[in-house]
Amino acid sequence: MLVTGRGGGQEKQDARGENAPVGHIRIRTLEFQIRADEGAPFSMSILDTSRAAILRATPLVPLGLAGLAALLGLAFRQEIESPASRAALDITLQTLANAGGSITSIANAGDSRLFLTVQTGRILIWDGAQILPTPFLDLSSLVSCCTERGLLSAAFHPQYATNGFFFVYYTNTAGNITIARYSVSASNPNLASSSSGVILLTIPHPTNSNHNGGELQFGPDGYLYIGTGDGGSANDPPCNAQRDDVLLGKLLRIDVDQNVSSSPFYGIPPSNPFIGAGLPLDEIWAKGLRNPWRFSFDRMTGDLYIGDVGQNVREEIDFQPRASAGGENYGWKIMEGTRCGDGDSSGCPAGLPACNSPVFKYPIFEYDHSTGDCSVTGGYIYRGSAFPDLAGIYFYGDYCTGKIWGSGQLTTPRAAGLSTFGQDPSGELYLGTVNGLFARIVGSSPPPTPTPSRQISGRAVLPRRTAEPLIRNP
Ligand SMILES: [Ca+2]
Ligand SMILES: [Ca+2]
Repeated sequence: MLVTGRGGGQEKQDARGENAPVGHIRIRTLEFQIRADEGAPFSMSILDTSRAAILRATPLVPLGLAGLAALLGLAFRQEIESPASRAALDITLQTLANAGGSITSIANAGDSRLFLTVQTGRILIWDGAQILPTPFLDLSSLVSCCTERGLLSAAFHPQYATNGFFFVYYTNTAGNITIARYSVSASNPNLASSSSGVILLTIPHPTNSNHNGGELQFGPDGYLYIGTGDGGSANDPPCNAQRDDVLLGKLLRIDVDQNVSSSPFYGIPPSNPFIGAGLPLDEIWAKGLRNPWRFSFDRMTGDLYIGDVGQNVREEIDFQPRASAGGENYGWKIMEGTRCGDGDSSGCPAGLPACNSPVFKYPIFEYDHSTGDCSVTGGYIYRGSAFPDLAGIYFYGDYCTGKIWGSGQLTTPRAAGLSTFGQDPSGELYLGTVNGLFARIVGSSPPPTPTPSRQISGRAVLPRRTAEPLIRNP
């Protein structure tokens, strides 16, 4: 099913649907489209033909065509009408501890603990009350550090409770990207076996120390996703992100349940988009990324949100629906966000699409550097239960200013040197900074009480994401 339409809107500023004003969006003529994806209820996108704003939503409940039209109208009005009455998004940061070093990631193993990777190479355990004095694992001797190098993240196998496997992402002493697997100690759940390490991937990263990527996440499909940087310098001189013969500037997807006992300790998922002889390399899931420092999957929907750090002008959040079959091209370096990249196509293979080609997937959020922001730190959608007001909001921030946004709306607190967000098994959110701050994101609403579902003026309350236009940040 495909429904398309077009509508004229006045040029507006500070238009933000049911949320408080958050900035500027100029809407001239809107093109909108509802597309039903096979195997998913549907996804919807609304985009300004000037490509200044893009809205996508994936309602969680199937609606009939009339419902789709009503939903579209609602979203359309929200984009172009004045802000309504909703209170400002209000969060605070609850300081939990200082890790004593630059926190690069916060992961969970499905239990009550959180695991903090420190850039110099240690993995620390937060047991719910304190950071344990003895590291879970210390890889300092294997890691090059620091600037953008170091131990950059960890991810625990979905069956960690039974197999004890976890995976780490670091730059080795030669500066190359390394993905390795370790096991928990057989006798102590708060210690890893330092001798258990096996290397799955070593990705050459010569010449430059920046843009190493750094995120590992297991997807809802059970496969391990790896976000790699473009190899560094500025404007990706070799055009790595658009090349099919290197694993740089990519989102990779591998199956760590193949070849568990023998090199290379992973295999290619049979549904990977480029599996089979010839290029692109089989591990590639998506390309055109500059430095996807942080990405996450929505634990409820399985959708993917990628924070891709920009060059000198735009920071962006990219989106991929759960139903994606892979193969997306997120544009870099031909595009930086929704603008044309300053590096043009120099160094690129022949035949690449030109800037603004519909081949490129545009971000769902982007912001510029005009107020000091400079490097996006992708986060998570809040799916916890402690703060219902935060439900369905995608939190992310900027490393340079410490700003934190919730689905495009600027919040009050600042986290200087904001390096990562994290999520516990209950869906509560945390953040970490290069200064060692480890904090929890706290909403303004009281803990939930057993009350009936909300209803507003007799109108069905749609899942929050549905009702929220995703627009450019202030
Ligand atoms: Ca291939
Ligand atoms: Ca992009």
